[in-house]
Amino acid sequence: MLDGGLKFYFCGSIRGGRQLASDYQRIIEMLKVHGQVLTEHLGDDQVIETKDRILTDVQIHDRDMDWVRESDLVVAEVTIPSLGVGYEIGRAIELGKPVLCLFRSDAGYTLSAMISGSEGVKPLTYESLGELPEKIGEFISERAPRRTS
Ligand code: 6IA
Repeated sequence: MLDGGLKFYFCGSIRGGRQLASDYQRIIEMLKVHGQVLTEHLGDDQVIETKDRILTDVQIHDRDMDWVRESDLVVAEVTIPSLGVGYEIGRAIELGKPVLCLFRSDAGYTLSAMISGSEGVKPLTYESLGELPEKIGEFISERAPRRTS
């Protein structure tokens, strides 16, 4: 299958807490093997601090929603509870986007039933980042839109 042109929207906590920012960076690198990550800045505190501080919250919301619409697949790291990530997942489901939710089992958090119980997402509980490249590949094979060209 051709997956080189895929566009991913990656979601991860910002104001919910940045404890897993380096993991977000690793997951973004895994996604980049398959295509473009529209939200590459999410792994990088410095970019968030400098670039996004000059945008208003309305500009951030509207830009991010444009990217959700543009994306082929949404991958959300949902371990740290984040209102923004939950909101993006809900909007992505309504837009019919395939959504993969990654939840780390050993970090001391409990996943919201509104995510684990949603038919619109594929939930994936993991113990280490090493498991993810294969699981992400499976999700892409199952759910990526097929391109004919
Ligand atoms: O509620 P949260 O802040 O944890 O929401 C995080 C999610 O919302 C992420 O998946 C982002 O896609 C989106 N989001 C929230 N805030 C921003 C942002 N700037 N820049 C880009 N995406 C965002 C906030 C910068 C501020 C801390 C200076």
